[in-house]
Amino acid sequence: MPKLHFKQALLPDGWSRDVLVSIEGGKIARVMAGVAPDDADERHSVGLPGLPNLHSHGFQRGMAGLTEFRGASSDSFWTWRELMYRFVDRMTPDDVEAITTQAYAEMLEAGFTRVGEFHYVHHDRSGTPYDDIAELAGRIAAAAQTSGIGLTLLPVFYAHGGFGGRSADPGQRRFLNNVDRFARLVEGARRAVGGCDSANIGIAPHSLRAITPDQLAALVPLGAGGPIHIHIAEQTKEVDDCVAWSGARPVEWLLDHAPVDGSWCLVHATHITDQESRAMAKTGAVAGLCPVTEANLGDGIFDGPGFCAAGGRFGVGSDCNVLIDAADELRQLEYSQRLARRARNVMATPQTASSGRALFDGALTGGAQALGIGGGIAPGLAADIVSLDAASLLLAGRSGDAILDGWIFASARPVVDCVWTSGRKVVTKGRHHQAESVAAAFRRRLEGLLKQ
Ligand code: NGQ
Ligand code: ZN
Repeated sequence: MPKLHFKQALLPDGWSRDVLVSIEGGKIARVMAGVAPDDADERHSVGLPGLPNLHSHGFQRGMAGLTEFRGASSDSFWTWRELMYRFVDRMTPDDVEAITTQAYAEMLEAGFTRVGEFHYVHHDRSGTPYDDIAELAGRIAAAAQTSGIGLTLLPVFYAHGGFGGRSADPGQRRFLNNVDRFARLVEGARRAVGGCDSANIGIAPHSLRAITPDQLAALVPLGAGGPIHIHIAEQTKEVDDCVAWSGARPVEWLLDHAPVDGSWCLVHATHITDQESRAMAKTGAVAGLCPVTEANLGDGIFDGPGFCAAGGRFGVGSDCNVLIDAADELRQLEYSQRLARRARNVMATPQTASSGRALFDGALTGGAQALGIGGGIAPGLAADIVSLDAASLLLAGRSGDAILDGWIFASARPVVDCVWTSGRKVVTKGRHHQAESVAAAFRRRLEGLLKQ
């Protein structure tokens, strides 16, 4: 495997010039700075660590742009969810695989090298488990394998349609399990990712709306030390319903009733008080922010600077995949803060003045933690690396953090050039190596689905 040489690269302790990266068995074996390239080295201009995408529902890429019209009543997260359930009703395993593969190829082209798949459609269209209970987990694993993206598969436990054990709606029938069957599903998912490079498994109670306290207590041990993700406090209705049920707000309730620590990722956590924010930061759990989705669904704005000032960690996810781009997520995160506070460079810190760098570092560290891996260009870690296009005008005359600021805030056109995951090159000149066949399968599946 040729060594990769970067004129400048972002290493764990900052930007370095003339960086040579050697890769063995999919991992970074050595990183040397200040070395001139030799003829055998593959030469690139700018090297960055690949970003983790900590929260995705791959299949939702298939309905991107199909819910941007006004319904009979006023539209909300909840009316969007109805449309999403209707899409779920129709999908076959082949649909799930083709759509998810396309989503993953786009993630790679956008600079994400690993995905946390919050996987909750488990059963067939009637709600009956497939002969292999982990059939659809296998389709997700196949999508990761075909695309080459690193996978943290998070099988989701879902049992109820609202707080206090309310029964599930018909539209949720493909998601449902009891704890015993879920334990079998997790085992099946573990087998399903066996063939993927560097895949791991966590678990995900869907939300406090979808589980009971007893079920939550029974689930935690099934995670066996891997990541635990949960949707929480995304919508104000969820907060109101939680208070009506328990007297406590969702994050408050969770911190009081579950052993939340650094292996947890609290997805969204949009509606939290300052007190909840400080308490959550103290646990070491990651806030799984999905800024583009949160804007699309009208969720609200997370208090980024308050949480970070309390020592909180965050990462980003593309969630509903209406638009897949690492730079877009980071820009939207910063811009929502600017709009809410009428201020600039809000996520930057006294230590890290560049907004782009503060956002990138935060999402790298928090995202890696949430997916149970290490992140960065350093020996021993998976060789998940992104190079930027030397010909991009955004790189003209720039170095260091200004490159990140340019990529995140000032580029309409993709700046990603090549992408390696576990040492395998999967994107060249911004194009996924299987882009055509993956897109053709996606197109065929969508044409079938939307005709129904
Ligand atoms: C999901 N998505 O599971 O896909 C959810 C909607 C729900 C987001 N929360 C369903 N963004 O939360 O009940
Ligand atoms: Zn989600």
